[in-house]
Amino acid sequence: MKKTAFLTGITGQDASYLAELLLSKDYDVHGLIRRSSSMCNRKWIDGLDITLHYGDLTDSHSLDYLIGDIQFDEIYNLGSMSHVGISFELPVYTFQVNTIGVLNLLESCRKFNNQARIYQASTSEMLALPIHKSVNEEESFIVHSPYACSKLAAHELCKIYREAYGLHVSCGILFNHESERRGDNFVTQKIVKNLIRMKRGLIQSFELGNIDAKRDWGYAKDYVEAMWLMLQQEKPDDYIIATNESHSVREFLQECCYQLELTTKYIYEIDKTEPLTCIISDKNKIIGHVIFNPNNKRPWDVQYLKGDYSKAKRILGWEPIVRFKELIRIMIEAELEMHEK
Ligand code: GDR
Repeated sequence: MKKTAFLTGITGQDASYLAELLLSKDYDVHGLIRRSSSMCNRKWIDGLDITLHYGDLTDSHSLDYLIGDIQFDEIYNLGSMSHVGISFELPVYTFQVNTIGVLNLLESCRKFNNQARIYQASTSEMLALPIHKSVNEEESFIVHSPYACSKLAAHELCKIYREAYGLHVSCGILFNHESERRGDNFVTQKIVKNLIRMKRGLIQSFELGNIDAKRDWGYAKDYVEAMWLMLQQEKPDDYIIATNESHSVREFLQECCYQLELTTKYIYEIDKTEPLTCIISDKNKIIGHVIFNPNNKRPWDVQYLKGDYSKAKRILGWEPIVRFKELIRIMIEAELEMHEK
């Protein structure tokens, strides 16, 4: 018998890679898709042999119906309001999807399929520590955004359903994970796409916010492998998935410029440590500039993230393959290829 898997957030970066991985392992893959007036957000799953079901995490009936009807072996909850900055503007919606949505899913499983193995996408944003260090699963959680708070509540709910009802729920505390499929409004993709457009003369400037924030950036394709491994364990548990390296947004911008053979010159106001702009040149010719606009900063940001993945290595046998520079190379190559086409 083929195993069946159900993925929420099926149009997103992570679910598209996970769907491919599960298909390669001969799973029968089902995805939850929200009705939308636009069909263009399906490009990563177009052509995959998966069954799509209309539904919504905030609509408990759609989940009850599906989870009761098809007794999925594995359920991966990858659907969320995933933009930390936007969660300050949409806090209630963020909680409806990221917290109540998870509760709806857990309740459906408790009532209609308590044998399913469940993966919940938790996040490094729950680890906004004031000190800069590599963190493991023993660390206490601290949150700085409605997004992180909604994810922490969901994380705690998963633990409650694991302990109280014996559900097989594992939470992956994933640090930032990027790829050529990353949405355009996340900082890595924003930098890659805009620098390439600038190099091609299509734009003269773009804006960024907090460039001193440091993140632990891995490759999404590596990270979905860890999700699958978590659900193959007899005992459900929580795992940090990261690279144990931390780089600032400014380093990301610098490395992209370096790989694209562009040079940078930062301009500062007198007595200020944060730059105003960065002038970008191609073969000594100025082609544009990056504006560091304080209006793009979040009301409260996480300054430093670095994850110790040794538990995942020990128990799951998982390790990241792609590191910082290689990740940038992959994203740049994909974008250049897209421009060629
Ligand atoms: P993050 O990713 O918030 O870490 O959450 P994002 O790429 O949005 O921001 C990373 C850092 O870059 C700074 N930054 C900017 N961010 C964006 N989006 N746009 C900008 O112009 C910009 N300029 C600077 C941000 O302030 C931040 O410090 C991601 C998401 O995928 C979450 O869903 C996930 O849970 C975590 O990663 C792990």
